[in-house]
Amino acid sequence: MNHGHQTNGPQTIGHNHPETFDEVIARGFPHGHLDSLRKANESRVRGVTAPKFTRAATAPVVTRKDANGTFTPVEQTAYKNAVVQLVEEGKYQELVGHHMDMSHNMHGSMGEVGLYRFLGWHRRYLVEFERELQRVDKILRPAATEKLGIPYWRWQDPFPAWLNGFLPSPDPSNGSSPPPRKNAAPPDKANATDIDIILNQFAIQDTGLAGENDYTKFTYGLEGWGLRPDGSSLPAHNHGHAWVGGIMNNTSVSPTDPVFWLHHAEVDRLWQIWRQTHPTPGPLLTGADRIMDPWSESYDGLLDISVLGYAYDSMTI
Ligand SMILES: [Cu+2]
Repeated sequence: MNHGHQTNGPQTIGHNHPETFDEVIARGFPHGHLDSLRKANESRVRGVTAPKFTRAATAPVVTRKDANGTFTPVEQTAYKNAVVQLVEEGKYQELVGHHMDMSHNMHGSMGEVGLYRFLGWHRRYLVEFERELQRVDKILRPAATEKLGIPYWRWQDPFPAWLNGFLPSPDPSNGSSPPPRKNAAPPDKANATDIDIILNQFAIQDTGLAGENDYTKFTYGLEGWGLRPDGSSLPAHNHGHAWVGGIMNNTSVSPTDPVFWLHHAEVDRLWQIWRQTHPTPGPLLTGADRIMDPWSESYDGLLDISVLGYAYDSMTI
């Protein structure tokens, strides 16, 4: 296995950063050790590798569909074949590498800035993957009339059975095959009541952060730091990672599991649903923290998803 990418690529934040989502959930939001996590973020290299979004007004917008519903068996096969192709090219592992580079500061487990960057960063990340998916799908299915989009996995629904046993990429950190998924509690994954709390009762979340706004409370719950009204942990994004288990439970290399993109498409869809009624405000980010490195776009350039080239076929919970 070639470990070359480790010499100049991913930076780790150090042993302070939890390795698994089980640990992330157990620790809770890191109010207590923000200073120790801040140092790695100072060395971030920003926005040098990607051009700005340019998209012809006439280019078709891809429709992201329900992995357990509207995403057809033909599309399920196309998705799997495209992922296998990306793995064979090494492109898939390269994409996982972006997530292994903790200097991008894109999770609340890294602190306050990470909390604010979580949604924008992962939206841009999914667009990068979706472009690659479409590039290889066009080669594999030249006659297809509709572009392939990332399906979304509604958390209240079962694990998409068509992905059972499908783990074609090696773990890029060590070259080994990923362990099997767990697909079971604990922790619970979000149910319909939890999702209603995330979207419609976000104001009950107490983030303990200075100057918090509605966006902060919402993303705090959606990422997985919130509480149910009875004071127990509110299952959301973090819990889905831990519920799937296997390599999805790893905070660094979780995109090795192809369900990662479906899980994050649901994060992105729920954000988009929330934005319909809460168009402002955004995250409390300033300066370079607003740039979703390693890409050049700022948070503000990622709000109109039609410009990013996709839409969801359902905008209801
Ligand atoms: Cu995630």
